[in-house]
Amino acid sequence: MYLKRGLITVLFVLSSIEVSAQQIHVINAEARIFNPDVLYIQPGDNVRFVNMTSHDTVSIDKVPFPDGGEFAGMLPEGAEGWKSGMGNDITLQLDVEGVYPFVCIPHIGFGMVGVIVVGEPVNIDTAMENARANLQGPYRRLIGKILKVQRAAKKQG
Ligand SMILES: [Cu+2]
Repeated sequence: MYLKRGLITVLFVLSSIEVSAQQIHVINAEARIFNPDVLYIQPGDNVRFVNMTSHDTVSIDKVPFPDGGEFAGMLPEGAEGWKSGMGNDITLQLDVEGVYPFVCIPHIGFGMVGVIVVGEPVNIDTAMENARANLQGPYRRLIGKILKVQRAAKKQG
């Protein structure tokens, strides 16, 4: 009985440590870029986009495709993308591991794009293949950011 109660106490303490370890990360819209443009977080962490007046943030799967298709295969399997309204500061919670390429639609031509990496970049090679195959025009700016993540992952082994 005492042992059981002790175990419950330990489990409770562990779960509260996990909650307090959840972090809030900030991506700042500065002029025509996101800073940072590549952000590493842990699953369950929050990402807050700030200073978003005249900007939006849209994960690549939610960007209207020029031919009416979709930019598929660049988010982790089972992950939810996002689409903010114009000018809105938003906070995301990302739970599914992998890379999430995103853009600011009005400033795509300036290269206002980025990648959030949640935990391990498990889908990085798939994301790169699909990016190279499907991204057109200014959207190809994302390839450079994805490459940055891919190189860092390879270096780590
Ligand atoms: Cu913008």
